[in-house]
Amino acid sequence: MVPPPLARLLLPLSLLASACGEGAPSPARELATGACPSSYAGCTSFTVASGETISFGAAVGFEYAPRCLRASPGHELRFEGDFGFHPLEQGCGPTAIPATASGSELSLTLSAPGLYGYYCSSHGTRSGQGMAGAILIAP
Ligand SMILES: [Cu+2]
Repeated sequence: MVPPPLARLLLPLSLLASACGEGAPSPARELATGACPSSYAGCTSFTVASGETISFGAAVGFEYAPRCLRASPGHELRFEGDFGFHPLEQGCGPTAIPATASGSELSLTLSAPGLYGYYCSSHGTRSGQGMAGAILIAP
């Protein structure tokens, strides 16, 4: 069988590429630097912070607890778990959560109101599937 001319294959591909718009960022890149979708990590309602500690791994399993946390601006929040096994990455929202891949404790203070999405890079995805969570900072 004779393969079709290369040009016949490339033409539809180039049409597809140009149909995506001029310089539109890939979805993953957009999410990493942009606002979180309102239901990131499946969060449509939020637990109001009482302790402000987000636990993960160990007894909690492959998830964050609470997964959907709401706190006031300026409150100190704490992640507690094995970052070596569950590396933390921010998925979306105002840049504030440092990538953490070692240790067992991370304290951070989120001052800017907004929705912050994060995930475990081993068991979750940047778009908020699997092991992921969200923090809503609101007065
Ligand atoms: Cu994990």
